[in-house]
Amino acid sequence: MSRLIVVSNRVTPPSPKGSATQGGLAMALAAALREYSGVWFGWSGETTPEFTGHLSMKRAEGVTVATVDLEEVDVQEYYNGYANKTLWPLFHYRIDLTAYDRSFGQGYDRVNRRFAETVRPLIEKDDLVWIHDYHLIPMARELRRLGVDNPIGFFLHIPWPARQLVATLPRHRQLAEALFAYDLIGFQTEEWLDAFRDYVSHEVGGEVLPDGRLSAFGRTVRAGAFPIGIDAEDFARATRSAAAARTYDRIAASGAFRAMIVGVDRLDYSKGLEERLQGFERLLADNPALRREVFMLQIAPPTRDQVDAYQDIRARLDALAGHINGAYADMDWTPVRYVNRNYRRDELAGIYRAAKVGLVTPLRDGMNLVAKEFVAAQDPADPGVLVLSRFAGAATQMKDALIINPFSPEETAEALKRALSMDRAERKRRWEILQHGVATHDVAAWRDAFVQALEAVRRPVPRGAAQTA
Ligand code: ADQ
Repeated sequence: MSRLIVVSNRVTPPSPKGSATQGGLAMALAAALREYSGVWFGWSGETTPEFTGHLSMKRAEGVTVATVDLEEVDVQEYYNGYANKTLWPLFHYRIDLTAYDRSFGQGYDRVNRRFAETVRPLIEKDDLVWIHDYHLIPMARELRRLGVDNPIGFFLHIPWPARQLVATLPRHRQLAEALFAYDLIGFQTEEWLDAFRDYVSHEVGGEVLPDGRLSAFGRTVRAGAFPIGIDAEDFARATRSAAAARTYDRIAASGAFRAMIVGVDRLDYSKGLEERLQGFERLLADNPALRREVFMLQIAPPTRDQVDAYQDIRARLDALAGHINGAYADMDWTPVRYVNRNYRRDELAGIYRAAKVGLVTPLRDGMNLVAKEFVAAQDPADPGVLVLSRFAGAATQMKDALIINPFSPEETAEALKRALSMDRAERKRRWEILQHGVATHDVAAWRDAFVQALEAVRRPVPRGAAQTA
């Protein structure tokens, strides 16, 4: 079996199962590397006065991780700049928040070059290289310049937006051209893949070949949809843990006789948190009888707090939660519990399980793993209901959730009302279908599908063969 070199912006060394506070992506990549030997490379999260390219290697939980420190200016221009002030908002349809400064693009290219030069000595002849996410689009181009001709795959965890948006990005052609240095490009859903095909055909004079490959800039590349999943088995184990049971009991005791609606998200403007609270407020406004019967727990740990837009959304959410509580709370009932901290995975499992409704309302999301975690944590005999935005990639797979348009507070409120009063038979019927999908299309299936498609790149495509991915 081939070795795998995985590259992502941040590398979070794996910690013992269940106890970690790692996000879904980190869990997924660690799982990929446990199965296929190899190395996980990326930024350490630390800065250094001058970039040296010194690799720090360590082994954790069966995974070899290699990290490098960056200069402060790299972090400002590449991470806070091009990645999180330019690409993230644009790819989440927030053109109003998209900032472009020439120094961001220069920092982005510089860090991708530095990453390529640093990881180059670790790449052996038969390795597969798998690069992750929008921070690292130009990295294959840099590796090719250094003579790497191994199969290199790229997976985009966030949406590929409509071409009219991509076209607003200065130098978008260069970004697209960099993607054609890969052998395989993976997207979360067919919708994002279609948007990329559309962009290639209409903006850069490329074409979709009969076998599904894309041709542009004098190169051809395979592209496919590979929806990411969670480690459903591990999550089920976390749900059965003592920490999950303790957390469940704490919530049950504090919310005696009341139904809990839960939201869990990084504090990000793409997650529709304001819209979610507005939907909940509408539920309270329209249904006086529900007022003391229900509360919402929103867990939202701050991220990217060096970017202004994240400080703004945080301030707006503080105000909105305060406003709803001010308007509706009673001495013994607080409608919104708003918590800005991280929880361990096993605690999170207990929180999901204690909820009657999981409310997931992104305005745009590549996939959304919280929706899948909520389903995996439910009690099969008495499951809660998932209310899910149609704009999450997950909605294409999770059709038995209550699917909503999060821009409509009325629709959100109606779905919440329906979820809170849904009889057990319907809840079970919906949950069983959802759980089957979560367990089948799990992170291992995602990883194996991508790695097999990348492995297939080594073999020449037979004439007239169907698309590989
Ligand atoms: P994210 O935007 O980070 O991921 P998501 O898929 O929901 O979004 O994953 C978030 C992860 O963080 C989940 O595993 C969740 O449990 C965890 N998390 C959130 N809040 C937490 C808290 N308070 N404590 C502990 N853990 C918490 C990006 C894309 C998504 C895509 C993933 C994976 O934006 O669309 O699904 O990558 O590809």
